[in-house]
Amino acid sequence: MEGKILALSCGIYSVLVDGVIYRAPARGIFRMGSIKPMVGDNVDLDIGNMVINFVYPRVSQLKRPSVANIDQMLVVSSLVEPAFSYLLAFKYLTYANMNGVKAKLILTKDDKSIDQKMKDEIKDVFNRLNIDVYFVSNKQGTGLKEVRTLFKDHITCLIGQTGVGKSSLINAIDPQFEREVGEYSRALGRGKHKTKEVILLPYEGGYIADTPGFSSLDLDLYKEELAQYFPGFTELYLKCYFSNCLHISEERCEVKTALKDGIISKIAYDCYLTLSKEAISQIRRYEK
Ligand SMILES: Nc1nc2c(ncn2[C@@H]2O[C@H](COP(=O)(O)OP(=O)(O)O)[C@@H](O)[C@H]2O)c(=O)[nH]1
Ligand SMILES: [Mg+2]
Ligand SMILES: [Zn+2]
Repeated sequence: MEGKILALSCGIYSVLVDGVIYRAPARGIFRMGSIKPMVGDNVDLDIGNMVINFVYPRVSQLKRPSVANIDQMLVVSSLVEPAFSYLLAFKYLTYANMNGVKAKLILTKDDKSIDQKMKDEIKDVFNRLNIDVYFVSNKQGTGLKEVRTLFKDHITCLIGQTGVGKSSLINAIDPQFEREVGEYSRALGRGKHKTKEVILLPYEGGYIADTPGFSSLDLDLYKEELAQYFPGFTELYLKCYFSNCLHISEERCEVKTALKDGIISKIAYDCYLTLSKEAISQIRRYEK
């Protein structure tokens, strides 16, 4: 019978079939092949033998967090504790782009006396790149009405640093989910890990994936990937004169033209430069 993998723990999958959750391992053959069932997979479950027989083709596949068939990513960042980072937000958004998944930005902790100018700036920077921005307080429940509508019929992955409020957001959307929430540790300067594994939660005809935070180091991108998939760059990249333009010192670069024309903000471009400098090259270049 066809079902969907909601979770994986110690080699045992939780598979949802017609409203019932079964717990089953995968057939031994999967250990030899390259495809291993992952959370989000649509699978054939042999209920008699209680094993997963095979995996249906995937629409998308994220490596980190390890989850399949996502069609929407909500990048969650807090305005404070941990402090908002443009760099990190751009990194996650690039990652979404690279995986062909549409992304929006959710900013949490809006209850913590936030500077309105900072909010306006964030909104402006991302809206210019056609990325919707939502401000919420999981504590006071503000801004949630709009966010709730985003999930309908989608398989949505919440992604972002530990402690930004991913699990809290899920609880604020529907308290029945009872996701465990971590404390923000001032000493560590980050949240303590509470969400240990990826889990899919059925919601509004779709699913929400709660994911553990992972270190931004795990998300390292190549210079070439950044040049092509940085938010707002994809179409421009195709029009740049040089086919593998890095939008830095090249002539006739569409990204730099867009920057000059004010289509791309300086903040966004500066983040791009910083990320590009940190990134390593996939192909050999002879840089001046
Ligand atoms: N003030 C405030 N605190 C929040 C908000 N959202 C989450 N938190 C707190 O931030 C900490 C980390 O939350 P958690 O949901 O575990 O973050 P996760 O690691 O991204 O899942 C907890 O102490 C939450 O109570 C919010 O909107 N406002
Ligand atoms: Mg969590
Ligand atoms: Zn260019």
